[in-house]
Amino acid sequence: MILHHYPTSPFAEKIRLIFGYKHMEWQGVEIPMVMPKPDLMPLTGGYRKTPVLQIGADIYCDTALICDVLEQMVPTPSLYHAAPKGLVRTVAQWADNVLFPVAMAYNFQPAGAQHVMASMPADVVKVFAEDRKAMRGGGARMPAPDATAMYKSHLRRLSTMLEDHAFLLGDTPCLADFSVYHSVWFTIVKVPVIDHILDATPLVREWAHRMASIGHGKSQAITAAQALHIAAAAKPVPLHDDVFQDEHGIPLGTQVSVAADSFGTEPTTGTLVAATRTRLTLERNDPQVGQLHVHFPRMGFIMKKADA
Ligand SMILES: N[C@@H](CCC(=O)N[C@@H](CS)C(=O)NCC(=O)O)C(=O)O
Repeated sequence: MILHHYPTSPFAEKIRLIFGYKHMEWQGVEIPMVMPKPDLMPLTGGYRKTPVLQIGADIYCDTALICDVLEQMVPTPSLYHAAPKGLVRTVAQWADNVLFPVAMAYNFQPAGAQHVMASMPADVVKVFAEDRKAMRGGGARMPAPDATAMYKSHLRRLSTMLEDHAFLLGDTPCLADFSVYHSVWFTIVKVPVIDHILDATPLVREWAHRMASIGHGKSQAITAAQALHIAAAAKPVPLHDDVFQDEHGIPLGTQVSVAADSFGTEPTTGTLVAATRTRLTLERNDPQVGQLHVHFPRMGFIMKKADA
């Protein structure tokens, strides 16, 4: 179980904390925050976002899918038992797609950005700003005053969810908590100079402390070269019981490309070997590491014939 991540990545923090919740042992490879990512590309074949989970020669992209994989491997404690699964998943998706960009626009207002980048050399700051601007398709972040007002509203709503129980949807943490937490974590831990936004919602701050105490499980750092070696020595796990759900009129065995539907849309190209209700799997043969299966969730990804 190898997580390709970097310390300041909020989405990676979501997964690190789930490792802690499930008392898992894992290995971590620290990847660059910006492109190029020369040691990740042989594994993903193009997908560049953080984090990525590697299990041998199986590569899992996007934290929604990574969470499903971790839940299958270690079902207890569950990410879902606090509330109906649909509610848990819907709140989690709201947190990743709606709360996160608002929180990051707040976090990266000038005071926050200066704090995060205080220790970075000027050329690294410039490269980071250009990389993220390119990921947003050249657009600006949401203006800070609007982000502040929206973040405050979201925090007030979250606070009402914590009035009667210790976690968002019940007495135990669920996927919704981990998905909300990673945005709030960045505010408290990475930009404490502007974390006063939480002063109006002490219940959210107390919940965040409870979440932080879950920890990251037991981890060991390995090098990118070791991870590539592990991939090269492994074969993808057989895909026996996957029911084909064809929505595109694209048969299995076709060369396809899969890309995120927004923000960081670098595609991965390969042979479609599975398309289930919830995920797409591409087989790739990489010159460096050989045969791999790269898995994506259906939700949030666009598939096309490779030549389309
Ligand atoms: N939907 C993706 C979002 C991942 C994401 O946006 N991660 C950020 C870091 S927290 C990212 O990829 N930033 C650019 C990069 O690391 O190259 C997921 O759930 O994994």
